[in-house]
Amino acid sequence: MPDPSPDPLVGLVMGSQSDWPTMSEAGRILDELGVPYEARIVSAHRTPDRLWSYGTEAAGRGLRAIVAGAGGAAHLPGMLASKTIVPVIGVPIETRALGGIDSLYSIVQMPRGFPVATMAIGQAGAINAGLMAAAICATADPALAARLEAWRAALAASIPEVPRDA
Ligand code: RP5
Repeated sequence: MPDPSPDPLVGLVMGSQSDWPTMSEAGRILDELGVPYEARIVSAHRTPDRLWSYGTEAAGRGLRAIVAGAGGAAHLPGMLASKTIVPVIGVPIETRALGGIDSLYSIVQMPRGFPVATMAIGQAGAINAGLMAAAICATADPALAARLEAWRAALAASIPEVPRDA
């Protein structure tokens, strides 16, 4: 787990410890971009009171975005979105039984009025969630916006133009 940041801008929340290997990818991106965040286990089914408090207090605590990952009956992102206007970015965790399609459908099919910005299943989704959260924070932070632009430029520069034999 990362060192706690005194003033996190992003909340990384997940339904279980077993989600951390995926969700830590979002944390790695936020570390690279210098965005302070906190990581918490908050389960819609196992710790509903914790979910309620987290959602209720998120805006007042200064969080600008929440990255919420869950697998299977993945109600965490949607329930958080029902309790806060802080933007919620959902990460469908890959599951053994159904490959994460269950998580994806649980997160993406929100009723109108309570959006969750749903990412791809698994690691790519977690990485993009970190980038999306950073982009949200960057709208009010020009220095962060510059770091995000540089991060993208470095990625583009790392992609070879010509394929080579393996
Ligand atoms: C969900 O159930 C969690 O988000 C996790 O992806 C899944 C399995 O949890 P564990 O049984 O591994 O704790 O609530």
